[in-house]
Amino acid sequence: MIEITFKDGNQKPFEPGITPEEIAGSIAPGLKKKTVAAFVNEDLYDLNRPIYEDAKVDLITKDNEIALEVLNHSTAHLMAQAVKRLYPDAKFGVGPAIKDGFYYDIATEHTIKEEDLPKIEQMMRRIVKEQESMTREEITKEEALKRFKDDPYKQELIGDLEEGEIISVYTQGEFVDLCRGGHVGNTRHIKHFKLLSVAGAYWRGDSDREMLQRIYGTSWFTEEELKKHLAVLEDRKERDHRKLGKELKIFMLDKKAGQGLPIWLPNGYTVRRTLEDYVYKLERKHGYKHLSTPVLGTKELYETSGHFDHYQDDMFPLMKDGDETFVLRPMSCPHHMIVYNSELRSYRDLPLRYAEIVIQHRYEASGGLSGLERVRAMTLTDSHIFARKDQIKQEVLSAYNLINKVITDLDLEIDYLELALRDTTKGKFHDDDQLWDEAEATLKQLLDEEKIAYREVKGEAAFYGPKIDVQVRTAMDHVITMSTVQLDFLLPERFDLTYIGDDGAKHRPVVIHRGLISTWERLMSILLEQYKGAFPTWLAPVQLKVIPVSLDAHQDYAEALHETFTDLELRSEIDLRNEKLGYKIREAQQAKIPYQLVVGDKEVEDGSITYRRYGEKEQVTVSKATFIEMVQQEIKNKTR
Ligand code: TSB
Ligand code: ZN
Repeated sequence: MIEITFKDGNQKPFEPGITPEEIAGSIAPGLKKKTVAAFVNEDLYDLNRPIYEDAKVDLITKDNEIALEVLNHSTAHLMAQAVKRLYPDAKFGVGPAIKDGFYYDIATEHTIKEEDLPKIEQMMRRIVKEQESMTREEITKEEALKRFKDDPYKQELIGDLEEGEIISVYTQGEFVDLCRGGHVGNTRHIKHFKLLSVAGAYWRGDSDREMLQRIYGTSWFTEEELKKHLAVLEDRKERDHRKLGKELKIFMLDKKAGQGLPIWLPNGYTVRRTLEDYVYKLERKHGYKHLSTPVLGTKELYETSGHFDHYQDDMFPLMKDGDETFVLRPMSCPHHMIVYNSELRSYRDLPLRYAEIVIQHRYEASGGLSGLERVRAMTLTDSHIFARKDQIKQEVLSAYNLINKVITDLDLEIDYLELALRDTTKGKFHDDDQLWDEAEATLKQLLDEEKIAYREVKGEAAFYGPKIDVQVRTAMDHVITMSTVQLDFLLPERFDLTYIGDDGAKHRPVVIHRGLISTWERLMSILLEQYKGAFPTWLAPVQLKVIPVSLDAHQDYAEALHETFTDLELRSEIDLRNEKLGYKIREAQQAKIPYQLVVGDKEVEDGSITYRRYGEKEQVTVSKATFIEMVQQEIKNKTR
């Protein structure tokens, strides 16, 4: 007999060769139903993997996060088996579980299309009915190489394993796969799944190697959970800013214009200008001074700042002409340092807050580019605050408060704050330990004193100093950095920044880099997804659409209304096309315009307005003055 010890310390003897499934069943039939796999002495065991020695066993039930991973991983195998039956030439790369799903990379002559997915699903269902046991076997590397001699991908994976390492393979029916394990033991446990999409994926993520076909899928323990997840995916698809950006004519990307170099279309530009006015006014009110500096600088400027040494990977190649070499700037800080140094500064001048809507370029890896979320040409709501050391806390906090105000005004939500620190084992940071220690301790202390919660992350600092990054979760479930406050003791040294103190002596200021609300590009991607394309009235590219019922009878009044709105700087459009009323209304609806005003006999007669709010069913009739007051209030208060 062997002794099994449970998490609560209880012990029970079993016959050697007992499986987690049998152990669960011996405790209670209900538990057997709920158990998916087990940790045996910390190793993930399949539901049907025999245990031969005394062990600590921790059963993994369906409510455990790992259970879903095990299920999805098992479903990947099931899918591979089905694919192999349908396309016998298929060879397999990797097939892991991912968040809420799985994928498998496949090489076959057959081009797998979306239309093929139901067929593969059907074959998977058949294998589920066959109740194939997923049986583990441990073999040597030599044996593994022999077994997978026809599969170059598995050969390569096996080749990478250490000599002497135990290699496990899993057999289900006629299908054998190389795998570390953690399975549900039998295909009959896999019931509620769906294949979602196919995409190309380079073997081992290397663009120099061949392209495999990757099928994505998702698998759940109940039909209800599956349905719920599919609804989430559907909603995400509709919110995808790349789709909405195209439909609403916000921006475009064009290969010929250059990847990652977005073009703002009139609608998008209007939103951007509105945001720009808003930020400009807000910053003025909070003591920022605006300036404008060029996108090119000399190489010497970026050598002085340290970008040349620490940030070159993210920079476009240098531009050389004769003796001169230029940098297409990835950041504006060096220019702002030059501005600071252009005058003698006294302690009374500080803090000095320079703000700029900065055009900058970063040579992001092409694989990482994604719509407007990650681009190569971007416009940052930037600021560099020059302060005395005794002003750091005050300045960081007021920057943080302003960030919070903007995030609230835009109806966004902070997911968490990240305190990004240096990783001493990595070379991309400047190497003055003393400056790092002081800057990191200052930020940490400040957050702790203010009881602001944060997560510390090593290795994510800027090369010049630690940062507080404001992380938001997008509707697509990406966590990305929106705003940032960064404490920099390095650039003041590099540029020899000074101010005259009240003691008459020279002192070094610090620099606080602040990104208020990210770049217009990233912000737009987030807003589109958050609002599902329906901008609040203050931001909407077109706020009002005036639609006369008949051109003969109602055009004059419609035009008068449109003119009144335009004079009040409301973004109004009038639809005088010779189209059916229903068609015009539908189009305004699709453009997600906040207010549709249909002008007919009644409106002309009593000079009233009948409007319908986007997303609402009923029409409302009010006086002109009431309507205007309502819309203006809404814009002023940034409500919807
Ligand atoms: C805040 N020098 C500082 C500045 O003074 C700076 O550039 N910081 S940064 O590198 O962190 O970038 C600022 C912000 O730009 C980031 O927080 C992020 O929101 C946004 N950003 C960075 N890279 C991209 C990109 N490739 N596409 C879109 N937005 C980006
Ligand atoms: Zn900066």
